[in-house]
This record gives sequence, structure tokens and C-alpha cells, in this order.
Amino acid sequence: MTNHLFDAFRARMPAPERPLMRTDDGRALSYGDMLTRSAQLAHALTRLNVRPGDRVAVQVEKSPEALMLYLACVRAGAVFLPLNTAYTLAELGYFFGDAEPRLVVCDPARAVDIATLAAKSGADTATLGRAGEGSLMELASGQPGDFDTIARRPDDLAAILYTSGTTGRSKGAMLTHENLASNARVLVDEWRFSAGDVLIHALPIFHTHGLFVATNVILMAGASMLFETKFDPARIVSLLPQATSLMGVPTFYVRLLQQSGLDREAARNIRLFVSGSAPLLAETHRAWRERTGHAILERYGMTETNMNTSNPYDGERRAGTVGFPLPGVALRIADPEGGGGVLPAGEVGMIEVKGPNVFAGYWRMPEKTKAEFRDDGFFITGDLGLVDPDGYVHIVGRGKDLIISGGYNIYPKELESEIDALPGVFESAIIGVAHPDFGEGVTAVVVRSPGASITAEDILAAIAPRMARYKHPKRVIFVDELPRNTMGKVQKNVLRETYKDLYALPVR
Ligand code: MLC
Ligand code: AMP
Repeated sequence: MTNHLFDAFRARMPAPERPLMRTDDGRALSYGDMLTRSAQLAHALTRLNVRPGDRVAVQVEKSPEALMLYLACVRAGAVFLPLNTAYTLAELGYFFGDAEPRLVVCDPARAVDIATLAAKSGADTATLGRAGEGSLMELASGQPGDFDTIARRPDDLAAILYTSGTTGRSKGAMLTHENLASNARVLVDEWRFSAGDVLIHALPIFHTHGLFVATNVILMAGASMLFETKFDPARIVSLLPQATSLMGVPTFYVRLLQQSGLDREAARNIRLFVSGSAPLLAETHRAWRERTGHAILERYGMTETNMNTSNPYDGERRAGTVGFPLPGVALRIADPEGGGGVLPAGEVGMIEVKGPNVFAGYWRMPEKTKAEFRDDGFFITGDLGLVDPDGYVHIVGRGKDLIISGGYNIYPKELESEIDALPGVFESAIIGVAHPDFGEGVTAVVVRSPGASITAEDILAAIAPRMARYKHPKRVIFVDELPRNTMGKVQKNVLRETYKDLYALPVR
């Protein structure tokens, strides 16, 4: 039986005794262990009535078992649906209702609340803790160590990852086996990964970057990783000599630069530093080069598209650009207004992409899917950019109202709706303001209702149980009125200019 994604990993798998990962609590997992554990977990999923095509929603702390659960879903033909550990019950309720998972896997500490919520959508619940404890591994440990991997075609779904919508509801991006396999294969080749590589993996595994870019590349190369459950900059510097590569969001590099131990000697065995998920400042790129001798390779991707472009492995990695379209990816700059005609080189417009990396659409939202694709199959990214005379793609802004803080996306509309609904608030505008650590800091600009005295603390306390912590405003500013244009639209650009120095001082 062929299972498109798992067979692609298996085809390049090294000898079973070769290491796949070493964890920060000293555990080691070989490729053989990966096969056994993922097989046992695939049996456990089957025992829990997960059938091919069923969604398995997973909100658990980072652990080797959590990664094995991803592979078990692939092997069992299920659709893996990872969820940010910061999501509140209110946020989870929406995802469960929309995705209708067969099974929800959560941390034992949240089991009671989540099981109640999951049951409302008809899902069963199993638990998996940071150290592998919980009902799921208990069931898995008694299962056989081999599994007849379920057949899956290239266009079958492997995962659904939710991305927040600019106009409200979160959308589930449907990613196929071929989306993931093709992208991993291309990245392995472009970035020259091989079995001898050791990647420092310190990203969360519920997003494209940590789950697909980092993990799939390692699996596809038969390489290994130092699997860190959290990003601790001092520890990362101490691990550098044992590694050949690091992948991170710009905040990683900003924080690592504050470590006195970061120098050429520490980075002597590294061959590749990769950054993505948010813009890497040219000054961070330069500072990194001075300190370590390495030019960070910046690449550009999205949940919906996996990776689209990359600076070259050989050749100039140009600061402030995201490099060239990856092999197999067609990229064009289109007129964001008036029907999307393709613009001449050098002009700023909407970045549109097409290729085997581009997702199959939004889960149960055919209208939204249709709206974000052109008739000829190009996906409208929402990012504004240009292609320079040398072919490098530059991202110059966003056509979508989105804030990226430390690599996490925050959709202003979602926060504005919550804040506007509070008694004492007349209206609000959420903006991203340059932030030395997170890249952009979420900032709330609020107009009180006449006579009201609501405070910043009141607002933060009200949203705390409803929204993930990383979405919370770092500052709340009260104003008498919001600036508007003649059409009555709030001028967020004016607000961003007014508050551009709000976080100017280094935070740490
Ligand atoms: C944590 N906090 C954040 C935050 N991360 N606030 C805003 N933005 C963030 N990204 C909050 C915490 O809740 C805490 O709040 C306070 O900030 C300080 O926390 P910390 O200890 O400094 O944070 P830390 O745990 O170290 O996390 C920072 C981080 C993390 C950078 C390591 O955010 C991270 O792992 N980011 C990576 C995200 C990622 O993987 N993105 C890829 C998306 S895929 P308080 O108030 O409790 O103190 C994608 C596609 C592509 O975009 O192209 O790759
Ligand atoms: P997400 O929806 O979390 O996958 O975020 C995708 C968005 O992150 C893209 O649409 C871009 O706006 C942004 N992004 C990813 N990589 C980069 C990069 N290297 N430079 C600038 N923005 C990036």
C-alpha cells in the first residue's frame, strides 16, 4: 500500500539505529524507534475509532510523543490538526465545532474542560503530557510495533492548520500529502540537507515552520535534531557546537544576539542558519554576520502555501529580501486592484503563487477559497512585494490587516471585536508597532464611551480568559477619537506613525 507522505520519508530513511532526535531532558530516539512508536500510536488511533479522513485535533506540549502522533496520523490516514498551546477554551470551542474532529488529544491538566468541550462536537478525548504521560501512550504502549500503513494518495489531506481570517472566523487550511512531501523534498535539495545534519529544533510544532519546514526536512533527509521543548537562548548557544543548522523566527536571532557567548567559535560547526515566518531586519542580518561570520538565509512562506521563496544556498543571501521562488513554484506580482493584471518587474503589487506547495482550499469554506484564488489557479497571498532586477523577491508590506509578533499571527479584527463589545468601550483599533523583541508589538488604541472610565487593566482582564496570551495588547492607549479618512475608514497608517516609537527602547 502506498501512503504518499510517509513513503516519501521512508524512502530516504537511514538505518534504523541512526538517531532521529535527542531531547532536552536527555532522551534519544532513533529512526527505528520512530517507526515503532508511530506504529503503536497509529494502532491506538484505530482503537479510538479514528478512520481515514477523520480529523485528530491536538493541543499538547512539545514532546517526541507529540511528533510521533503527527506521524501516526499520517500513517493511519487521519488528518492531523495541531493547535497552539496558548489557545483558550473559547478559542478551542470554535475549532472543534468547525473541524468536527473524531478525537481530541490534550494535556492531562486540561482534560476535564476539554473533554466537555470536545463532546459537544461529538469528539472523544485522549491525553498526552509533556513527558509522554496520559491515556494515549498508555493505550499505545500495549500495541504492536508495526502497522500496515494506510494507503493515501497525493491529494489526500494530511493536515489542517487554522489561520485566522482578516474578516472574522478562522479558516482551516487543508494541506495534502503532496503539498508537504513536495515542499520538504525541495527544501532538502535547496538547503543541501543530508543524513549528517543536526538541526537545533526549538520552534513549536503546531505551526508550519516547526512542524513541516523543520521536522519534514529532517525526516526527508534522514538527518537528526536536538529537540528543544522551549526556546532558551543561552542553551541554544551552548548547543551550537553540536549542530549543523538552526531554523528560527527573527525573534530567535534578536535574542541570540544578546548572548555574550555567540561568536564564530560557537558557530564553527554550523553550515546554515535559516529565518522565516516574519521579516528579518537587515540590521539583524548584518549583526549576525559580524558576530558569527554567517549570512542568515531568509525564506518566505505561509500556512496555506508552505515555503514559496528562499535566498540561495550558494550565492548572495540578500538582507531584506526573501530570495527567489523555489523550484516548481510560480510567483508573480499582480495589481491588487482592478482584476489582478500582472505588473512589470520592479513594481509593488500583490504576491501570487502557484505550485504543488499550495494548499487544497479552506475547510468547508468554498466561497472563501474561491475568493483567494485567481481563475488560473494562482493563490493571492495578501502580501505586497516586488521582484528586483536581479530576481530577488522583496516583501514590502501586507495587503491584509495582520500583525506578526514573534512569528505568531494576530488578526486585529478578532481583538477589536472582543474589545469593542466591552461596556465602556466606544471603539478600538488594533495596530502593530515596531517592537525590538517581537518585531511588531500588538497595540490597542481605544476610545471610551462617553462618561466611561474603563482602564487598560479592565480590558486586559476581560480578554484574558478568551484569547491566547500572545494576542494580548502589549500596550493600551486611550484617545478621544480615531483618525478617519473621508470614507470614514480608520487610518491605521496614521496611528502606526503616531506611535512608531512606543517600544523604541530595547526590552531586555
Ligand atoms: C510569547 N509571548 C508573546 C509571544 N510569545 N507575545 C507576543 N508575541 C509572541 N510571539 C508572551 C508570553 O505569553 C508572555 O506573556 C510574554 O510574551 C513573554 O514570554 P517569553 O517567555 O518571552 O516568550 P517565549 O516563551 O520565550 O516565546 C517567545 C518565542 C515564541 C519567540 C520563543 O513566541 C515562539 O516560539 N515563536 C515562534 C512562533 C512560530 O513558530 N511561528 C511560525 C508560524 S508558521 P506574559 O504576559 O505572560 O509575560 C509561519 C509560516 C512560515 O508563519 O513562513 O514559517
Ligand atoms: P502564517 O499565516 O502564520 O503562515 O503567516 C504567513 C505570513 O507570514 C505571510 O503571509 C507573510 O506575511 C509572513 N512571512 C513569512 N515569512 C516571511 C518573511 N521571511 N518575511 C516577511 N514576512 C514573512
